[in-house]
Amino acid sequence: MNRSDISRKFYFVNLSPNFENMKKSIFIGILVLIINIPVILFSQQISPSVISSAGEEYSNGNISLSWTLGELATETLSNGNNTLTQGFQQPFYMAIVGIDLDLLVYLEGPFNGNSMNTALNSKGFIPLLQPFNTAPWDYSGSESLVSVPANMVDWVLIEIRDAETAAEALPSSAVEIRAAILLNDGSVVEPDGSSSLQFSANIYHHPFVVVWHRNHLGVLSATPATESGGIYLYDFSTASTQAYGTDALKIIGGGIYGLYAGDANADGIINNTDNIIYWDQQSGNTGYLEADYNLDGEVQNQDKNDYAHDNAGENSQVPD
Ligand SMILES: [Ca+2]
Ligand SMILES: [Ca+2]
Repeated sequence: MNRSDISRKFYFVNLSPNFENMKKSIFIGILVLIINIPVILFSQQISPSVISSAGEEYSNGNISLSWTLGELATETLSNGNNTLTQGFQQPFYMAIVGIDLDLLVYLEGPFNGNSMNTALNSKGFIPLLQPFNTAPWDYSGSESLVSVPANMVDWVLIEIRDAETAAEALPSSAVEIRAAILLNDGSVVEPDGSSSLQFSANIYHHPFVVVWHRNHLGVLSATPATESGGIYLYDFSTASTQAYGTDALKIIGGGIYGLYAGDANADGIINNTDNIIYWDQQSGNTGYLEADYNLDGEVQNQDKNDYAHDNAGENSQVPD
């Protein structure tokens, strides 16, 4: 991962014209308070972070921070997407503009005890264009490979949901989706095979992470990704509680937790429909196939017996 590729900025953003009215109301309310409360309470009631007389904006190239001490007369600047208002600033209007994500996640199927097999790669079955352009994902991103990275296991689809809590991280809270490369050590990187995963969307609450795979059950992070040294981190491998829900991750050996294998039709449920529609049709075939749960490039009994049968009844707990 290239930890120097940090592009993270902070803005204080006024999102709605209604905020102007609200701001005026707040200010009038504060004036009423000033007039009506005893002088001795004045400094306790009025925070200097709200009432003030000057402002400034700093930037070091990676981080931009603006502040004001409050102005009766304000100026508003807009670029069409965001509006910056001089004057009163409220912390809950702060946005994180883009994150670099250091993500660790394992798939049950190709897991071999300490890392993941790369048979799809060595057999030349991994497509150069991201494979999530069909239902149920219908993701139209243009992510593609110039060449398949040496340690690539498969493609994954990573979604950032902007929410206060995991339970509130519904599909409507998704702010950005990207197809990415899963490497055999569980790390997830850009299609160049080495750069840390980069998202550019504004995040106003907290960045929750969803991981989708073609034939494993998707997961949502139980907590937001946390920032450390300019990189946002999330590790799905350390405990089942790292995924939102109850036992949404499976212990797959060596103290590692991973995504359940066996959802050939990617409807979020592992059941006999996966066998009837896919395994029965693809058994004996080789290639990049839905019912190849262990990702070895063949559909065989092992796929059905070791994964689809063992995991029957499991379902994705990503809020929908
Ligand atoms: Ca299914
Ligand atoms: Ca297989």
